[in-house]
Formats: sequence, structure tokens, C-alpha cells
Amino acid sequence: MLNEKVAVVTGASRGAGKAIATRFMSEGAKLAIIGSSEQIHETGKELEENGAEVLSLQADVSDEQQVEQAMKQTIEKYGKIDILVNNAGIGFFKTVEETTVEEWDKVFAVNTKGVFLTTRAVLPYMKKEKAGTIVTISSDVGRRAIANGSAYTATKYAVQGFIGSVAQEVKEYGIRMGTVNPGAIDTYFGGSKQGETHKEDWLKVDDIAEAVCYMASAGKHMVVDEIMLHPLSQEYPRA
Ligand code: NJP
Repeated sequence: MLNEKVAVVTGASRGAGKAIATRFMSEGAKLAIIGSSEQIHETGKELEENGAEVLSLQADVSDEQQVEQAMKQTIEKYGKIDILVNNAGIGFFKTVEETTVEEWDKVFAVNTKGVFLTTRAVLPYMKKEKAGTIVTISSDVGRRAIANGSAYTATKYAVQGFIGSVAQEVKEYGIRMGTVNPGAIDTYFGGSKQGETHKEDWLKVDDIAEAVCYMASAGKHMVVDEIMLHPLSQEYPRA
């Protein structure tokens, strides 16, 4: 259970982030949800109608000021942050020669700089409490490269390195960090729609929420470093 825990979930307007926020609500957590579009307020309203205590924050995770402001507002409302879920992410899949500099910069800004900014912003509050859990939704392609996705793959490899390094820096403050590395999930990712028939066998958003919840509610004496999960039907090389 996450009773009385304060959880910040980025990218919670829809997709996996919304499912994580919903699951946290049912576990008794108080929520601050972040998204870059106005949709975050609709999602916040929906959660509230279902009984959640929720602060909806429209902020771009790649913008330093907006991230700092969002965490400050969370502290003003709740007084602490126990859990951060770095879920916001974007992706596109094309050859390296087709990839523009603007696309490269954008995907790095959201997927990598965003994780840096949100993590950096919550650490002072977690250090004060001498406790905290940071779960980052990376990807299976953060552990194994795929063709026609070099920019996205590079962001997720960078995320793995960042989390691995910071985890060792903050361990002495009782702060634990892990990554959830999923294969294909049925969401709105890459401009797609949730529920499309070709995604029938893919991971469901609730599968991701379950993994995140396990990490966040694990006993204080342990850290779940990494969970990798795939649809059974997905082909991928195994180590
Ligand atoms: O994607 P989608 P997922 N600042 O598009 C938000 C990883 N993953 O749920 O900004 C703040 O349904 C956006 O909200 P809004 C993936 O890399 C996925 O699949 O309001 N928020 C929305 O809520 C990502 O890290 C697959 O439009 C920003 C959310 O992010 C995570 O799973 C496979 C933002 C995206 O929802 C969740 O993505 C895999 C910004 N700048 C890893 N930009 C997969 N789906 O197959 C976007 O291996 N958002």
C-alpha cells in the first residue's frame, strides 16, 4: 500500500502514466501529475472524480523553470515528495539518415534532459526526508539496440547510465532508483492510438503500473534495480 505517500508522475495525461497514477490512487497515494498539454487537467479531474487527492500541473519536463515550479507547487500542497515516476517520453522510428537535428534534439530534450531535470528537482526534498523512490520508465531498447530507432534508442541508453550513476550517489540518503524497461505497450506512443487491433497482444498500461507499483512499494530494506517485460509475442534477442 502507498497510504499517505506523495507521488509525482510525469507524462500522466494518458497512456502508461495515467495508468500509473490511477494505480497509485487505488493504493492510497496523494498525487501530483505532470503533462505538457491541457489534457493533464482533464485527467486530473477524472482522477479526482474517482476519489483521488490530485494536483494537476501543466509543465514541460524539458523546461528547467517549469519543472522546478511544478515540484515547488507539489511541496507547497503536500509538504514532501516520496515517489517520483519519470514516465514522460516521446519517440519516432526512422533511419538515421532520415533523422533531422530538430528531431534528435527534441527526443533528447524530453526523454533524457527531462529525466535529469525532474530527478534533480526532487532530490533535495527526498534527502531531507532521508527516503524516496524514483522509478524511471526507460525501455527494452535502453538495453538492446534496434534498427530504425537510433535517436530514441540513444536516449534510453543515456537514461540507463544516468539512473545507474545517480542511484549510487543518493543511496546513502535512503533514496532508491530503478528502471522499468518495457517492450511494446498499447498506448498513444509515437502518434498511435490505444486499442488498435494490431496491438491486441502488446503489454497493457496496467502491466506497467503493476511493475512500477511493485518497485515503489517494495520493503525499505531493498531496491528493485530493473524490471524488463515484453509481450510474449514480441521477438527480441535475450542475453
Ligand atoms: O506514451 P503516450 P506511453 N513534458 O504517448 C507526456 C516508454 N515506452 O504511455 O505532454 C511532459 O501514450 C504526454 O502528455 P502531454 C516511453 O518512452 C513506451 O507509451 O500532455 N509530459 C503523455 O502523457 C515513455 O517514456 C513504449 O501530451 C510530456 C505521455 O508523456 C513511457 O513509456 C515502449 C512531454 C506519453 O504518453 C510512456 O509512454 C517502450 C513533455 N515534454 C517504452 N512530452 C510503447 N508505448 O510501446 C510528452 O519500450 N509528455
